[in-house]
Amino acid sequence: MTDMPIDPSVIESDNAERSTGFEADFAALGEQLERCGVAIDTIVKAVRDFTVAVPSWGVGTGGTRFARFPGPGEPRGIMEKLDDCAVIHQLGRSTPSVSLHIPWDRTDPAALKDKAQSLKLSFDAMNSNTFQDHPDDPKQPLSYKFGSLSHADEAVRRQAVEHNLDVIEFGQAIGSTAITVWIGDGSNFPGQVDLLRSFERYLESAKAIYGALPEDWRIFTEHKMYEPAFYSTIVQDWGTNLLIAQELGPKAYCLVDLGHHAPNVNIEQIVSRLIFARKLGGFHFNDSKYGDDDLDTGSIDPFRLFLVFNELIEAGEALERLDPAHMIDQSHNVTDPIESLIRSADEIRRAYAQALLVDRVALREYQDANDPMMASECLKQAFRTDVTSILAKARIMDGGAIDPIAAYRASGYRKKVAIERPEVKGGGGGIV
Ligand SMILES: [Mn+2]
Repeated sequence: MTDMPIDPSVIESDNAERSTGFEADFAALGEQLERCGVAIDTIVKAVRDFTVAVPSWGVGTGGTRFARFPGPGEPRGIMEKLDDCAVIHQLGRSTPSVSLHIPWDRTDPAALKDKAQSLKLSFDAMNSNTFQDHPDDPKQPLSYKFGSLSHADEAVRRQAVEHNLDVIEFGQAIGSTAITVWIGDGSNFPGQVDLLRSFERYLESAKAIYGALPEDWRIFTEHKMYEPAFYSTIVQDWGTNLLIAQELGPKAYCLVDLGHHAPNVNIEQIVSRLIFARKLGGFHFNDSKYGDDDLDTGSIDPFRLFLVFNELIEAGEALERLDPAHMIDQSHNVTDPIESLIRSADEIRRAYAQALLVDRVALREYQDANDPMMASECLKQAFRTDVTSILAKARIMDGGAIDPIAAYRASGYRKKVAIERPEVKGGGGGIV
């Protein structure tokens, strides 16, 4: 007996309809890759092994500063969020773990663990939250309006540190081994805070959290250029973030959120530098046109995503030692969040598969021969390869759907939960 939310017969019949076309595409791609000396099965195997965590906050509809437009059947709490995460994994087979956000997802950890087990899910990095106030939490009576870990008032800093320690304790109870700390601290006006002293205060607080990390845990810090502070942000770029990770010690790593950069910043180069410094902790995947738009991964600039993965593959063994965490961090404002997360996980695997196809021996030769045209073409050739049937093959082999969004729509899941879950007003949008 299974608690899986989608009836397997729905996946089977949808796959049956598509199997002839899929088999033809896969065979053709196999022949195409063979001519380049690539065995398609090795790429399929690598793709099957590549997983990414979904954010619990991503299965609810997000919002902007203007409004939030909730969709039907929104999950009303963490247990229903896990049901939705299980749908995404059952169909896509690439998202076996969930990243939780405390206090939004706080509940009895034993019940949470049981629920996850019944859905064949596990828990990825924990996320603390000191970027908003928690009036219902007796342990957090003080306001974070003017910051948390870098706040001028020592009592607020202590409260924020304690919250992070609580999150670690909660995470230990459900089998997590990492905490991601992103804070909104900063200033809106020149002169509002002392740039040096506030950073020193931040470091002191971060060291207190680091000191309480369990033996097998890692701490990820995430930089962000602006918002909610619009003049200065305490961890504003990867340079500051690297400083922090180096100050804290060997269990501290830098997280790269793809949306947290100025437009046109060379993110893949930042990734390369962090690999060099042995401080790349992982990613928050999303896409961005202007700022921290939190759009679906690969929906705006799939080439940039590919170039990030190209750096990861290029790093080889150095990357294996770092074992970076892969997490999605998005806000779904106008789509069904389940569909957006299915598509995003697929786009991440697509970029990974394409990066695996780069002829690295040839690329190095072109680079060393100062042949920019052929070096560029070498990357573009891999990027232009349509690996859709490889992604489908990986899903089929693990019991997923050839076309997971089509199977999801055929399942009627959203209609069903819309009846079971009456609309609730309000609720956290959750853009981190
Ligand atoms: Mn993020």
